[in-house]
Amino acid sequence: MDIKNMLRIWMLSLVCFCGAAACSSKEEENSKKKDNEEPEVQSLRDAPFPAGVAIAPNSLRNIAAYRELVIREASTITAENAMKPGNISKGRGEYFWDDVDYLIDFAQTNNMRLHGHCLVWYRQSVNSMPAWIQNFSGTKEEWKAIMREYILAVVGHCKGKVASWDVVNEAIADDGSFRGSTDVWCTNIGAPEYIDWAFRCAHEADPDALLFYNDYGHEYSAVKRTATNNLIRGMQERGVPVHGVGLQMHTNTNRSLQDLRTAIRTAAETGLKVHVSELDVSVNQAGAADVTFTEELQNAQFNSYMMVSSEMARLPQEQQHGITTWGVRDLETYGYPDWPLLFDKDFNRKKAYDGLYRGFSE
Ligand code: 9MR
Repeated sequence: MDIKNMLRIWMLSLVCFCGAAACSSKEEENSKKKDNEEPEVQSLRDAPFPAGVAIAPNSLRNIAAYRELVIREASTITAENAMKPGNISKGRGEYFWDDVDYLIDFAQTNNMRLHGHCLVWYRQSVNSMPAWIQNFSGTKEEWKAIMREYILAVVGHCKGKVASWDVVNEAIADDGSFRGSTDVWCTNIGAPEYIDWAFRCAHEADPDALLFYNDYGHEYSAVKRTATNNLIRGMQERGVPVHGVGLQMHTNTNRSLQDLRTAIRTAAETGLKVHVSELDVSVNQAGAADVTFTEELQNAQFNSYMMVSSEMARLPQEQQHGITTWGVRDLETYGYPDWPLLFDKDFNRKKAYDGLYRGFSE
């Protein structure tokens, strides 16, 4: 046998020996696991589609347990407020990127999708509508120009880093009409023209970003469901780049499970992606001062969360954009007791978490 062949045989034996050793140590490990009966550590990252939470950059920066939980559980995050126009832009042409860049970096480092919320929202609150837009005065073309300027700046800054956007939020009033005089965009550009325009601008800035129309009320209002689907159909007919429907789903345990199902199924009829974008399930919808979080309420909440995730899991895969809860943990921030989220105030998983998790495979 020449030296080359000897070497080959020796190498082969080494590979077999290492392989066998690895196998036996794996078997040992498995049998140890069985002996201890330790459940697998579960995480929302196991979901068949992205699942995650709305977050605040300062909580990520300052509260270690919060940050660890988000890293452990979330495969998608949305900024609850930090990416709203009023927080990004305090004056025309002025942009505040610190929080946006922090979130982009956080999402990339931890292998998460970052969903952008939101580009255009009529609501006049400090963080949703900058004063410079609310007080702007100009022709229709000038209004379209400021919208384009803002969207190109923000979506352009985030190009390739923010996977999807709520381009327009809550443009439809409770009676199914556009908002008229309460919405400066509607007043100055007209609807649905301003909605189409916002989507076209966002697409121009990042042709790869997925663009969503986001609204509330689909789980209790047939009017809202119909108006949303009509709006989407019209946009599709006009060739507007729209890729998904965001169902906020701020709901409660009094809502029937069938209603939650109907909201998701109706949105899916558009053929677009569906994002349950702001899920929370109140157990004290009436805001009573003396409610306790009984086992009965915990079970009802379990069922609501399970319905939402199981219904999402039933959609064709290409329509499952994901589920995002509107916050991380229960805190009594409303002035009355409520427990609407997946984690308690000490960051422990609740029964609601088990419900959402169970629904992935129901
Ligand atoms: O939870 C958000 C709250 O902290 C803000 O003050 C408020 C105004 O910007 O917006 C809340 O989030 C809303 C979301 O942006 C759109 N859908 C309804 C949400 C709850 O009100």
